[in-house]
Amino acid sequence: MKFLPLRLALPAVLLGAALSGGPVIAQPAVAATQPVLPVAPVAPAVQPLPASRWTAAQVRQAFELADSDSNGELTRAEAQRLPIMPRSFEDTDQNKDGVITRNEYEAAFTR
Ligand SMILES: [Ca+2]
Ligand SMILES: [Ca+2]
Repeated sequence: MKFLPLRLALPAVLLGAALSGGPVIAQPAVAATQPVLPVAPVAPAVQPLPASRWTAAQVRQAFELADSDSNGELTRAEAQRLPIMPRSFEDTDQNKDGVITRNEYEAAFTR
């Protein structure tokens, strides 16, 4: 009965061959699409000053430039355009209504 181990091993060999030697499936050629990042509009040419050195006029101008629809409030998306954000959006949005008013933005510089 010395053949038995060999015979028992044979199916395993065939199985292994079937698993590893199957038809080669070509990888579908995925078009190399670049992830399109949201490109911020041209940043306002404001000097990168520390928040403590911003004048009230500069703060107001930064706010107006970021407020793309000029409704006096910055949505989260608009706030991304601010050249400087002394505090987080949540922290700046004092009344938690989801938008930042100019008063809230200005206050972020002085608090
Ligand atoms: Ca706005
Ligand atoms: Ca608010």
